[in-house]
Amino acid sequence: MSARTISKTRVMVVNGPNLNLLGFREPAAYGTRSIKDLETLVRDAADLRGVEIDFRQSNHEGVIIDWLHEARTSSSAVILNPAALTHTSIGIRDAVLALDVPVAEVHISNIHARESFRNVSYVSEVADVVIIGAGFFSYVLGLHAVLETLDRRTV
Ligand code: DHK
Repeated sequence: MSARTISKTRVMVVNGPNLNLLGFREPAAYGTRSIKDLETLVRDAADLRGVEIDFRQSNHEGVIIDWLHEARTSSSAVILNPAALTHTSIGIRDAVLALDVPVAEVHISNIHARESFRNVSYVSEVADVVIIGAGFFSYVLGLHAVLETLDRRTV
């Protein structure tokens, strides 16, 4: 049997500031489960689709921008929850614009049903997919949506 490299589809999941505190912080908005629980949920969904997950979280804008640059060559798609940086960061928006791979912006809470400063996203206009308010399941929906977008691009 000849050796052959099978490269799996890899999706980078990028979580922004304070999401490391999931389960402890504002449970009414973000629930009581931890970021580890979120990672497990996303990995389980990805396993069912035969997809590899590169799951990350940072509290630092520049680190997130560097990761998005890395995703240009390391990943087939990105799921991005920029958290508070959603509402402030032109740098993250520009990094998303520099990506050729599909990007899903996801939010745990419904940002349109909260304080008015959360109603604005600098990312939504440049993301391929936007999913908000479905709790942790937003990430699972985001995963299926970017895979669908990838399929559409490859036919
Ligand atoms: C998470 C945050 O940390 C907030 O700053 C955003 C987002 C909403 C979420 O719902 O996932 O405003």
